[in-house]
Amino acid sequence: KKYSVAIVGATGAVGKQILYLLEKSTIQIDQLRLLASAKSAGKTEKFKNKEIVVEETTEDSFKDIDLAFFSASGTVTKKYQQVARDLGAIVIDNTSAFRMDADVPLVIPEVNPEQLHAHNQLIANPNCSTIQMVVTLKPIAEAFGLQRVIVSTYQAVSGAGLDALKEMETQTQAVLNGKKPQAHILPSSSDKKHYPIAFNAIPQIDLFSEDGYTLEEWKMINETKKIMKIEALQVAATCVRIPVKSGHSESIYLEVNKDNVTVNDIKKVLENAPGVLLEDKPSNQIYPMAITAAGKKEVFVGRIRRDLDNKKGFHLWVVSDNLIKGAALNAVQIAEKMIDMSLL
Ligand code: A2P
Ligand code: 11C
Repeated sequence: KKYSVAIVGATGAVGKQILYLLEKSTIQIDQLRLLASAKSAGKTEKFKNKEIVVEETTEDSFKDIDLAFFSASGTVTKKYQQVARDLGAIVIDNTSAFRMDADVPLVIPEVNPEQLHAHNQLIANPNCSTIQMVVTLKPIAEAFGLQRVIVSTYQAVSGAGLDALKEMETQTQAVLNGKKPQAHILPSSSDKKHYPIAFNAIPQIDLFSEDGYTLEEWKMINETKKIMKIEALQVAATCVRIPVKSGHSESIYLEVNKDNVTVNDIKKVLENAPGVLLEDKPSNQIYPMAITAAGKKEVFVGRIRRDLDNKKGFHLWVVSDNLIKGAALNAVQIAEKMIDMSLL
């Protein structure tokens, strides 16, 4: 079957990656509509050597569309997803707008593809930091049980969009030229104060909730429990923005349920885990890094060590390209999986 596909937010950091990955996908596309804000109408983007003109997103944009990827903002998803579904499209949403709704599947194809059967034309793509962590945790939980997770993230600026990336570059040049860097976007464009990311580390991603955790931290906590279906799982997160372009890094501490699990047992499980690539040879200085994970599809895991005090505790370093497996690739894989499962 050939599909009519729309990308909402096609000019954005994630939208451009979806376009690139669709070129390489097995999904047969006979019509591709690139949608963005009025500002981008008339610009062109290339798909399979053809120039496609970007259009402003309106309610009419979804006529005859079978599959719509949404990656503009939660507000844009809320505004248009229903009309897209009413017109017959299946919506794969990369924003946080519907992720925690009980009747919306939140899917990582390697982890919980069975949830796709319950789709009601709307499937949510998890947050980038959640995806790479859960791809790693799921095979460990299946083999040894999982009691507790404490994660600290080192997140790339591309997660905050193309404008944030530009801001980091301008700030970096300013600092190198001995000038004061100007900040307008990070840590969150919707918050009151802004701090430079150049030569900095900012322990705030998204807005704060009253309990002192940020919304990005709550996403990691709640989404992990929903996808892994372990309500009793103990999860805590600290999310930090660092001046890296692409590739989120995570220091993960986890506690398994089973006794006598070794580092080698964990390595064996991860070696055979879908979507995971082990890079763990400290004697050779082999470990995952943002610059080597950027542009790649896999979730890279290394630095696997047993905790010094808790025999059921392990430490891992997990890195993946936040725009690829963390966003665009996972969304495209959801569509491919739905085709495999005859759901699309
Ligand atoms: P535009 O480029 O026209 O502003 P990023 O995450 O890189 O900041 O990208 C956000 C994406 O969402 C861009 O493609 C942007 O389009 C799009 N977008 C922003 N506001 C709207 C809107 N009101 N309707 C549709 N798309 C929007
Ligand atoms: C970041 N994780 O790195 C965020 C971006 O809920 O989809 C994605 C936010 C989301 O800033």
